[in-house]
Amino acid sequence: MTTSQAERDAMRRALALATTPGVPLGPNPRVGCVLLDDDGRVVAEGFHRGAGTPHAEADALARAGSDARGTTAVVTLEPCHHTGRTGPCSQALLAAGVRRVVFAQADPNPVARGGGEALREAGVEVAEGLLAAEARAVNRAWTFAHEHGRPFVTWKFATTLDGRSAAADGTSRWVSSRPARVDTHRLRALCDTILVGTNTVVVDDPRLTVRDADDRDLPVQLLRAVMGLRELPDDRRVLDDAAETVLLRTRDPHEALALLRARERQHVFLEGGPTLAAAFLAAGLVDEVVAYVAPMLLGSGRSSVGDLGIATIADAHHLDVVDVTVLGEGAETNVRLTMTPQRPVPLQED
Ligand code: AOF
Ligand code: ZN
Repeated sequence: MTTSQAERDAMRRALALATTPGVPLGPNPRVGCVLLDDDGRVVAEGFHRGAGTPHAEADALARAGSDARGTTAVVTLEPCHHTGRTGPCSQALLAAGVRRVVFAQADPNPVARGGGEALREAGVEVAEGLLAAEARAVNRAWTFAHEHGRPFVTWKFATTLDGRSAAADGTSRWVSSRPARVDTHRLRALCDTILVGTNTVVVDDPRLTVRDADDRDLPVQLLRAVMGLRELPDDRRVLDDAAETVLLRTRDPHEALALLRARERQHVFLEGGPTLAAAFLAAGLVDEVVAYVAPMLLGSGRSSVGDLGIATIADAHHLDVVDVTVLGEGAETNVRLTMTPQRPVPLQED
């Protein structure tokens, strides 16, 4: 693949357009597009603004009008080749007379892919793979969900240094400090689903909303998913109208994720208590771990993760540490560890 400096610059710009703040998280990817003339000058720019709105290519073409003829389209995702909520971008690019297409990430969506090949067959020059890793990172969960056929799972938990989530009498003050709770809401907002077990809802009665630092609900909320077979009392806060709630009548993590995928969910924030966490870990269904570690010791009390069926050290779950950040200070200090499980088979890379 040969690309010009102007195309590389345009791809950086298209990545920035794709991540324009304010685009709602939904089932669709974030995509940016820049149209260049023969001299490498920008003719028009576009980006996608959420499910049901024009794709990035269509947005840029609409802005360029007849000036699109003979241009090079630089786009962060392979142009789609299907009619879904909107029409195929492969056809729109052809109809507009675009001469060359440079795209970053190949489309992992089996329903939409194929635009690159179709354009090539129609005589358009096509180059792919430019800044592909960056483009995948923009839509990390979306890409994962299409490649693996299930949502990406982030398991978040708060723990003492000795792996306890509460003392023997059930008290848990300061295990999760205020800075850690604020940070948790920030991370929740990056996901589209929050998942807990029926047991957590019965015992703790959490609200499971995304809130600001003053504890006010944000305008956009996640889907609240509660899995398990236990009946929920009507007065549980998760059943209020602050956000949508779905009950997943299963104890099987695979089945729960399949039900969520059927609702086009891409990124699950698992906050469900030690038993649920253990079930997902044992099933190999945790893709990222965020642990808030309080510098305190209890020596006894509830374990932050349930029995994983591990009897010998050789069977331990190993994690790679991606980031370590100290949050807060004094009595409110927490250390946030972000980790990914080591997998027998590495995740698919470009
Ligand atoms: C987008 N925005 O800019 C591009 C997309 O639901 P639809 O019909 O809008 O189609 C969504 C699929 O189209 C999406 O999963 C991806 O494969 C492809 N390209 N989608 O939402 C865009 N270029
Ligand atoms: Zn499209």
